[in-house]
Amino acid sequence: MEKPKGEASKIPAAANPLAEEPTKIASNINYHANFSPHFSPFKFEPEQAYYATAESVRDRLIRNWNETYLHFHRKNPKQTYYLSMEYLQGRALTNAIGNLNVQSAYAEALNKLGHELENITEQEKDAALGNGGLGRLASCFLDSMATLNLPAWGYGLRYRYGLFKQRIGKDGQEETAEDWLEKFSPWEVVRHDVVYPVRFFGHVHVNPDGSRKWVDGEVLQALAYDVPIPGYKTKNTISLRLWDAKASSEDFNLFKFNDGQYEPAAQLHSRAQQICAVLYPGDATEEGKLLRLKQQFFLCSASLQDIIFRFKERKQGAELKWSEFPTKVAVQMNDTHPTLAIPELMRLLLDEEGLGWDEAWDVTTRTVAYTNHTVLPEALEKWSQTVMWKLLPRHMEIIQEIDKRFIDMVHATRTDLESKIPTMCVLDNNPQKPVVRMANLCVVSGHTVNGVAELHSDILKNELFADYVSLWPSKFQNKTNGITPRRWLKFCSPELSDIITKWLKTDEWATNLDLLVGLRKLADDAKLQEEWASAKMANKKRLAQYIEHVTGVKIDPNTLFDIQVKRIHEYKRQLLNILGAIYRYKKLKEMSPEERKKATPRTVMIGGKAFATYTNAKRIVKLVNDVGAVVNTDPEVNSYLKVVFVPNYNVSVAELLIPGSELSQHISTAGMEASGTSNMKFSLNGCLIIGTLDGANVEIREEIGQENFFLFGATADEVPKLRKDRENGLFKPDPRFEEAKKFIRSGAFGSYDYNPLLDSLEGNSGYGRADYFLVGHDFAGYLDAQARVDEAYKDRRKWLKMSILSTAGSGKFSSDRTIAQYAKEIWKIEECRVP
Ligand code: B1N
Repeated sequence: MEKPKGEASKIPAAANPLAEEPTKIASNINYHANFSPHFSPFKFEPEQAYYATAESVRDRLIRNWNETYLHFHRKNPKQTYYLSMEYLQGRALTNAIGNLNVQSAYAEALNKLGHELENITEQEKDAALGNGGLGRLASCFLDSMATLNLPAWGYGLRYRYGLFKQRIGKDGQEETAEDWLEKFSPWEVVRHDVVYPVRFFGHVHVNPDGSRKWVDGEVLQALAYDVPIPGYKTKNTISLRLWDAKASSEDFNLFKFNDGQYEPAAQLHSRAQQICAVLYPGDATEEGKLLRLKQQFFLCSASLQDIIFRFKERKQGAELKWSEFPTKVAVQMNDTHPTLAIPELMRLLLDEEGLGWDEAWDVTTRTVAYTNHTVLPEALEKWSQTVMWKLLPRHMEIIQEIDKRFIDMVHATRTDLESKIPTMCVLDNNPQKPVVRMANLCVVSGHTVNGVAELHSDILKNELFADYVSLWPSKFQNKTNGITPRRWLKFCSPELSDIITKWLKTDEWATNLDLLVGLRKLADDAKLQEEWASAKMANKKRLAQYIEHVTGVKIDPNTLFDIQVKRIHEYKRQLLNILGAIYRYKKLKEMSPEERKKATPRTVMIGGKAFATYTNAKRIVKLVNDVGAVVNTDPEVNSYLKVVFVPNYNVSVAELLIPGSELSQHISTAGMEASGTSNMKFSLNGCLIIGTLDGANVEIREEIGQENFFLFGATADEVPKLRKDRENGLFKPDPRFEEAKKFIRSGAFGSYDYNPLLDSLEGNSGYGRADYFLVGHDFAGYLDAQARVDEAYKDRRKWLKMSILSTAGSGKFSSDRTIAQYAKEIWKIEECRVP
């Protein structure tokens, strides 16, 4: 047996979970170490200390959480339910301690137990139940909903394995399963009393009175796991309800089991396990597609049954009026992934509650709203009608009826739009491949459709959904994305936060981010600039240590830290970045030592995960790593340039990278990145942006001032013509572009076959068109913008001023602002603060 360590070996006094004094908090932590044990006794290493600390913090949250539930129940306000297939929560401990404002007490308590708070918080695994921006946005939204005291909940799925872990091997990216529940999560509470049946397959039974009912097939159970979402400096603590799938014990065939047929005996149990096994399983195969559709329906059905249950429960004896449902419930669909909420709500109202079509349709359309997050054709969901009829026969009947009525309405009221019906209707009945167009179903059924940045919402109105705009002009809105300033400044960069608080003479900016504008008039102050620089330097040093720890590469915190981190995708153009770095390397090699001394030394960091079957994205990862291997070991230039691939980019890595960055790249082909949200995080942290006029970049540049933004590249309006020109051989490449490609083809970065990747920049890009993402067209402008960066960085004071102005201009990008707008303009809900 291990030797007893620390205070945890002593029997603690009776615990008061709400104690404020560090000694009492320490005894709470002790209490959990001893009486909520998850490990052998007498162990109190950082890992054990993490679980005990998390449980002690959770105790505090539970009281607020229960009070919030009760308060909402009593007040019965209109409540929002955010439906999302993804939440990228990251770690919870630092956030909870910060929101509860018990940071120093916990730090001191842990000191008494022989630990450092920072080490303890690092023990936590990220909850990565999302892929990227869309999932992280959902998590920022929950944080703001709680902080703004809004009656709102999130619904999602409790995936066993979240986004894969990325390792870099000799062939590039390798994926392994990320088992975030390996030990357990102290942040979830299973609600054994919250269970709903969810059916798949089966058929529609027609009753003698003509009413219809979905019967047979297989029925699984949805079991609720709740995660507390604390608001910042408020008691309000809302819920993220994650569904897990189970089969009931009746579905276990004891007879078969006793007969030795172990697998057939538990067939439904193993099918239930598949539902929430992994986040977005590959959908290349038919089996994969079916599973993804099952996941989507599972989320929608369980959540709506729960929402209806709560609607009835809160009536408290009063008469049930379905017309009041939309005055109590707002459902927001995070992209089309939860579209099945529409036919499922219709089914529940028609078949379970006995409403007529018109009444059910009225209730449904006044309840649901849809956010679009992408215009990329390949990401617009279309489900095979064949698969849908098999899995959800009653829902297909309902979708057919919705479509029929939509078409009838257009014929009856808008003959001018008749020619557009084939693309506007929900069902694409092409006999080769009949599909359901989920975005069309959302637009036809939702009361509001919104985009996520001004430019993106304009594209929705003028292009993707243009035909619907003349039908329903007031349906379309913009809600520019935002980020929570707590996680993305206050907690991830305490040094910079303290400086901001000191100079603004208030810490209210954390809930009123517009106050940052007060930094504008101080941006020239030499004293502030020095403090700013020293906070930045501390963050850069911390980052440098981390990079050395995970990659073995030593980077110099005195160089310009230039970062691009996001999912790897051709439209995000990491290839443009690395081609630029390659060109820089080649030029540095050609310079004399004297010339080289004039160069601005840089560390280029690129990180992000490539979808496992996305070959070109994986080639880009490999290229970045290969370039790093050559450049970083080249003694002639490696004090002027380093190229680092940051492995396994996730929320907690972002919390280290963003505060330590000075330049960040948001360089997508214009019109393709709906918003971007990391651009906001970087800007908020005083990092300058090099970027295109795409997504939220446009608004960031407006807010911080065009002179503080390194702009380049084609605009969204120009892109279609440039693509045509490219097709027609009218494109004259910049010689520097040719030079960079040629350098790779010469084998300068090893023997891996980069020809397919380079060919995508000239020949067939796989999109059927040459250089679809216009890397070639924008390359010259990109290099010129990078040259302006190099110049600006040489003037330290100017750079610091620009950095301060970036932070000063980031107030608009708080998710508090975004959520306040959703609440007022889409959901029509109001604050419901726990007294
Ligand atoms: O949503 C983010 C935006 O900031 C990004 O610009 C946008 O790319 C991102 C299919 C998506 N759009 N669509 C997705 C995610 C998963 C999936 O299976 C599409 N992600 C975005 C927040 O608005």
